[in-house]
Amino acid sequence: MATGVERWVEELARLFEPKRVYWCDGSEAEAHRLIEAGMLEEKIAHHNVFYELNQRNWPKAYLHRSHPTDVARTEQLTFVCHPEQDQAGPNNNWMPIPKAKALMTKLSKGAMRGRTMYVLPYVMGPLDSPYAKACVQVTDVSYVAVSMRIMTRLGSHVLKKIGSGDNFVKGIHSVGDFDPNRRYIMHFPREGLVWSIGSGYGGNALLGKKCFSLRIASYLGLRQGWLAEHMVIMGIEDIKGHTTYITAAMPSACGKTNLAMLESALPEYKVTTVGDDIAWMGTGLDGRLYAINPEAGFFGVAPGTGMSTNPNMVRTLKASNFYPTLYTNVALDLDRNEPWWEGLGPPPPRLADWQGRPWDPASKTKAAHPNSRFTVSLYNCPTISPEVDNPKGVPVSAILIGGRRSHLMPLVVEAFDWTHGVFIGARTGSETTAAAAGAVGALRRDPFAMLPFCGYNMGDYFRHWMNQGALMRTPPKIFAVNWFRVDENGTFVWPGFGDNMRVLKWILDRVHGRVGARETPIGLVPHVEDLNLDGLGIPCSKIEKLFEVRPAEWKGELKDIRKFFDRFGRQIPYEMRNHYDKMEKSLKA
Ligand code: SAT
Ligand code: MN
Repeated sequence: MATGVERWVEELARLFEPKRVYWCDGSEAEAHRLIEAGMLEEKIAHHNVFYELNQRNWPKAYLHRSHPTDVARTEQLTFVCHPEQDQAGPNNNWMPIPKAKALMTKLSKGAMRGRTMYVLPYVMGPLDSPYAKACVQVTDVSYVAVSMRIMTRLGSHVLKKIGSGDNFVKGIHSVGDFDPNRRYIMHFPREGLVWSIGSGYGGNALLGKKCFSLRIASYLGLRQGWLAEHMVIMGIEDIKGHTTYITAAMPSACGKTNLAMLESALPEYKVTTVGDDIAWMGTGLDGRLYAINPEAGFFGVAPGTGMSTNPNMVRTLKASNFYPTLYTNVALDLDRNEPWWEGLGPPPPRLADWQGRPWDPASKTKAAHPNSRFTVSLYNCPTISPEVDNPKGVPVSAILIGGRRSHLMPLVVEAFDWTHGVFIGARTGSETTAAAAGAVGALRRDPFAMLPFCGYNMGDYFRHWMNQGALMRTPPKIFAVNWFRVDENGTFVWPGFGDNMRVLKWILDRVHGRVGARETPIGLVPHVEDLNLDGLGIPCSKIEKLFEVRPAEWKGELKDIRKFFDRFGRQIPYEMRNHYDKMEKSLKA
């Protein structure tokens, strides 16, 4: 008798008509075979799927060049399909379920003709965790198959876990003809299904990542009483060996990966890494919040990653335990056959840009695509936390919510309490980056950095956050952070990176009740003398500016927040309206 997975795959094979169906076992030998084959035959935009890089200096490294129109998430083509539009909310594109299914069926017909359908059984989460979810994705791209092996716990063992039934999350992926006009990323949260056609880009094609672990899982969390969040999970170990765990939400390409493995500027502290992108969190029996990382790898932004900004990521990339490491749309050093991107070091004399064209340093274009990425195993990371596979997760003492704001927002602000923290998370705005297609640098509200990833109405999401706080005996403290404030000349005031530990130390001091704070209309900020600024070389007056709240500047911000909240109408929790009114009043006073 065929199992549930087998029946589902047969059905898909009838629809997509691939040349053959290949069940991935997740072994290293298999990854070798897929890469060897990708170096020879399959082509994307005239390039082979994989290209071998200098194995001596960059062990197990391969370059992948995507279709030039397919380099970032396409939010305008991403849909969340619930029975009613209101359930998807103003934060999502919506289509009625039958219409979406009919459209995807039509686009899928024969879409894999002449190609291989890879079947990928995988688990999100540590294998023995009660949160772990068994999933199966089909795809017609070996790049996606190999990437999923790095990013998830993938292998035949998952089929045993699923057994004969059909209790698994389903992912259907085909690149079709890469036509942006026939590109759709469709989510069906109520049946645990993602269906994606037309794009091979990570966030659109690695369906265990944003599609399942955030959009679908956030909806599971709503129904089952837990949270799926766009957050880093990290431990901060002090000199006595005591570790405090924090999570941090930030929009894509705002430094989450750098934070997750930060090399501390303060020698008394050491960071350990649990995850750099996604946290699943729920209340434990002791009334504390616990977090697991559902992923097993990093899909990080390459530009801006170098020995001075994120040495631990460079070490991760150069480590050679887990096979392989992939580089997507970075530049190529033609003499040394090595990957290169802006921020790695000085440009070598002869470079090919991300599309393989000779690059002229005088041309002012970037050699690596601004959203070029690496895909590398978490287990290569020198700062990996010993708790990374703990099925229970790690206890969370503080939640940070960040954005990229050149003005207005202080370096760090502590929320008055949990409901105020939810208000802070909900009103968070950030200047846009290259991780999504569209304009870069425009301000958009991005609550909890989840705007593109919440799989249901965000009004209900804010209510869910309020309720979660009530479940906890000792909820984490909530903080807003902003590393990106600039001065009159437009230069960043705060050095960021390893020096962010100075902010984290203050957060730890607050968590452990060691320092006081100053009240402002928007929350609690540090007394500057409580910050460790040793050796920083920035005058105190300048640091003080980082905590200035100038009411006159907040007018536009208040209006914009109100406008954003109004989009959710009655769904906005009354606690948030109250916090808004209080903040408005005290800013006017
Ligand atoms: O969406 S991805 O997972 O590809 C990367 C990101 O935008 O965070
Ligand atoms: Mn992300």
